[in-house]
Amino acid sequence: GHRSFLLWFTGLSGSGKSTLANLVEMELHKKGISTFSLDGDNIRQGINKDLSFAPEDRTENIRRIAEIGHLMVDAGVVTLAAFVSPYIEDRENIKNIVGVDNFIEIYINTSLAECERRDVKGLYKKARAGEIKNMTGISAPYEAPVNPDIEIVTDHQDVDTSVQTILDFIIQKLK
Ligand code: GGZ
Repeated sequence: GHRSFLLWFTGLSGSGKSTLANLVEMELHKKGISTFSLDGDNIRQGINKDLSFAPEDRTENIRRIAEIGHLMVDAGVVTLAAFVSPYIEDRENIKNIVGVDNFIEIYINTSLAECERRDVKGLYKKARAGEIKNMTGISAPYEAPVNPDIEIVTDHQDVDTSVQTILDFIIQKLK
């Protein structure tokens, strides 16, 4: 067996959190490490479908995900979670839930300008037009991590290098 962790990816919508989490998961899987991924697709459409993007609902979103992550980590699974999680206080609370030694914070630092340029889902355009409210970066805050375990500045690092940076950190911790 190996140690397990909750790997928490935070960053703006379109920053590349899920892409990097998925690639890291594939590499861990190749090494025979048991993993599980939590993301908007399996959480916000399932257990958290009652929650909006209002601040108090985001807080509850992150709390429930942290509780699920805690269960997964207790089961010995390296768990990857990719959520905007814009509030410092909410991310601090994850440590209380899962245990500070089991939590690895990974800040995917992609500028708002770049996320908005990508606009994969057209959400930024809609937010600029006032068609959706509480959009992180536009009409809702993003509180950047002050002291993350890993920071990936995607403007300066390509995808392969970013994946390797994250993997190196994890592998050394798993030993
Ligand atoms: C931010 C929103 C919003 C608003 C819908 N603000 O790029 P995506 O599409 O796939 O990732 C975003 C996702 C954010 O959900 P999270 O559960 O990660 O948010 S939080 O941690 O803050 O609770 C985006 C989409 O949902 N989305 N409306 N208003 N992102």
